[in-house]
Amino acid sequence: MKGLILSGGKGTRLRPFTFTGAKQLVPIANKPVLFYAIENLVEAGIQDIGIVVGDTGDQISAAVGDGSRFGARVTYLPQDAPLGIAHAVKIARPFLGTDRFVLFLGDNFIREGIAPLVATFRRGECDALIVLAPVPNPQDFGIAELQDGRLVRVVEKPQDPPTNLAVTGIYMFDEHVFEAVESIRPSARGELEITDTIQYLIDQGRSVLPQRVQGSWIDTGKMEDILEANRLVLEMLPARSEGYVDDDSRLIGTVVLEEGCRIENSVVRGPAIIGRDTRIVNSYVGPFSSIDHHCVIENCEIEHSIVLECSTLRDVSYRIEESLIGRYVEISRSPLKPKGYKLMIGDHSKVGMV
Ligand code: TTP
Repeated sequence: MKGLILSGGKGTRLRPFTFTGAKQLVPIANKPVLFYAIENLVEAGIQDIGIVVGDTGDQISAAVGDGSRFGARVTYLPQDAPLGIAHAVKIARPFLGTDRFVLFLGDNFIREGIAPLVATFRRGECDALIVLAPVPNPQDFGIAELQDGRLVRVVEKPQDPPTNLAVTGIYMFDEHVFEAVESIRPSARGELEITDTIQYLIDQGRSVLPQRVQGSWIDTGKMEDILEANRLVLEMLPARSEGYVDDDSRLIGTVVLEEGCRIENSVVRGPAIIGRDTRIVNSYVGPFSSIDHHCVIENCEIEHSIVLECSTLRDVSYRIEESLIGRYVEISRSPLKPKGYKLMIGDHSKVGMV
């Protein structure tokens, strides 16, 4: 079996991050979300992995390399334009050949992995396996309609949901999928849709097996979902300390200190992770915070947040909460008069002022 991870796309819901970076590289507990997908595949016994890439392909390949550090062999498959998930499957055909494969959307996160689902699909008793997850708000998802345990239809964002089972971004197919992706037509938004592909297989009488995910699934396409995935991972991380904590600081609960970080006159209340060579000075870092490498947090309070690499937060008067802060960001108090907010913020940013 092979793996196909999709890491192209437009990422409109995650602007401004996606103006400069790949959303699949946004870190969850200081590790890109894409890495969890690769690890899930390898853990399920799949080493031969194709990654579909778009404009951010160079960043993806710089981060993942040839896959050897994951125990995988990675082949990059450029997609000229983000013309849909089914389009990505279509262009991957030369790589996939006639092998059965797992299609994994590169921004999807399954905490407990996919090994049992892959084992089911390996038995070869179905042509496709669709992974479903119960959600509290089925109106916002593609929802599975089931009859006698069989998948009969996927309904997009239904007003009146037939079930609460969302179709996740993990699918398994055999070679019959190529007939489907060659036959369907672009949708109103101009994309070759994976839901149309699944419906085609069902209509052709192929056996499409619905399977519920064991554990937590999150589509990290939006900020709130990234923070939620971060919370889920931090909750499970064992404490580790490769950093320095001075006598005036206190670590409470489960805290991961990566190599070379320094905690000075501060309180870190876990679960939290502080990245390599980051400095926390005179500050409070609260639960569910991931501060990436080479950051400085000084005279600040922050919790339920993610700060990406090389950012500095200094002298902020109010606590920073539920925030996603990008790379090389500087937030500080300005000594200049007149007193006021001085901002340089990219398009589509969101700032909550006090
Ligand atoms: P989506 O999140 O459905 O689409 P998107 O990335 O364009 O984001 P948005 O809706 O915010 O504009 O894509 C799911 C995953 O599949 C994501 O990792 C990107 C990837 N993808 C491709 O690689 N090629 C494509 O043509 C599309 C549509 C998505």
